[in-house]
Amino acid sequence: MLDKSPRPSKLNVPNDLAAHWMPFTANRAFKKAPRLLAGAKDMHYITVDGRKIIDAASGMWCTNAGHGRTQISSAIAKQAEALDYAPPFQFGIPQAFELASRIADLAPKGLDHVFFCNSGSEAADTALKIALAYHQLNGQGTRTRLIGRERGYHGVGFGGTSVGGIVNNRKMFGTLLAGVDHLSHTYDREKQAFTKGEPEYGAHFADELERLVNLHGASTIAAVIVEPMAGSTGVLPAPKGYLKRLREITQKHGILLIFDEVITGYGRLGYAFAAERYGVLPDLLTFAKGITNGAAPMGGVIVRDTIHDAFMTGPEHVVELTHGYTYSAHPLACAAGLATLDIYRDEKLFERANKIEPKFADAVMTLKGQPNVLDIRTVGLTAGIDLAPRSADLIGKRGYDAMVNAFHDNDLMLRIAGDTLALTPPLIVSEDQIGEIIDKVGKVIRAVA
Ligand code: PXG
Repeated sequence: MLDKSPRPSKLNVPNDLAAHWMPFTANRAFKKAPRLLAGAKDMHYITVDGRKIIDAASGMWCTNAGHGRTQISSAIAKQAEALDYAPPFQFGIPQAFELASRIADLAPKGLDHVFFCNSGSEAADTALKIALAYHQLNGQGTRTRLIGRERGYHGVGFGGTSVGGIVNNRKMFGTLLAGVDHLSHTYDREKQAFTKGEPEYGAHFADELERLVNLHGASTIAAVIVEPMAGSTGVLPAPKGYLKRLREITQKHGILLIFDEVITGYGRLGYAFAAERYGVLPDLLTFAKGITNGAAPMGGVIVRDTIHDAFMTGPEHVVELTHGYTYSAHPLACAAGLATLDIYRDEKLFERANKIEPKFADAVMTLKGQPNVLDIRTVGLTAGIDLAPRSADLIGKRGYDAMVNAFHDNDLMLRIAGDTLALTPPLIVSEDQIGEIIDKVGKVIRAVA
């Protein structure tokens, strides 16, 4: 189909790509055949050479309202003109208070206070630090142990890396934090393959926490952190009943429960937060990405009132939590956040995601039977498609080839986790566009067979 949408003027592409050491990127391969982007609108990116690429990844799980939302960009521009920067320590801007209130309103009742930072990694480390400090204030300073989960991802700070459970992200960085342990992951392909939504099998994986309590003693454990749906590892939805059981066990032993909702927050699973989908109230909940639709860096932690209130004691001139960032609640991010929440509300995007979830799941499942497809998992507007590795010593190569083929030969952007393809389109995706994405993914899978 002829594309008549306006295109940005072609960019001057630098011919020296050496200086920029790209994050989480195969730098040498990229620089031989770059994937350079110049623009974006709604469901599409536009490359520097003017190709239109359909975005099946919401950038990187961020742009839930689609790209190029002028409501957001003009709010950012207006804010930059009015107030470029304000110190967030001991000073404040009205927009930060308004945004915090609106986030707390979206969160399940009881999660009433918001601490801002700039990324999901900072949010994870902030939540872990609040948990440790809370126990100290509460007269339980022996609770220092942090529990994560295998295959979990909580960003790249030392705290998040320590509780994270993806071996490639851990193994280069030494001993990490002391006193960390991990639950097993919740995936069993034999029992769960080709499940739409939460698998029936696997709630018992939460009982692992009882084993860790028996091993370490409840009085040494501060917090457990999990993603309600493990995203970065390749989309592992929580088994039915798993999160409830984790809540029961943490509660029984006085352990704080942290949900990392950096991916699942702001509509990805059809609700403002996954905590609502699962009817489970964590003590702390981290967010990032979708809060600004990706248009400005922002993250944060939503905190239970009882935990927040425990800090609000002592002389009033004393800082209650010695933690924060120069760019916490940055004016541009607050403006972007407020405009983004307006769009989510006015366009009812969380409800929309919920409504189209079954159609999305059915469409992705049609890829069953394509070459090398070992499993497909779906939840909300997200899917993971496991491809067989090319060989035991080429783990991740077929996935990598798929991403490259998608971009260069099929005008499609997707995420990969090893040999797993992850689809996570903006919540504005139309049914036709879901069809187009699945059609392209099928072509990609056949191309890398
Ligand atoms: N927690 C979770 C659950 C995440 O998914 C982070 C923390 C860290 O956020 P920052 O903003 O510090 O990057 C994340 C980030 C992928 C992919 O391809 C996922 C993330 C980042 C990059 C790639 O799945 N998630």
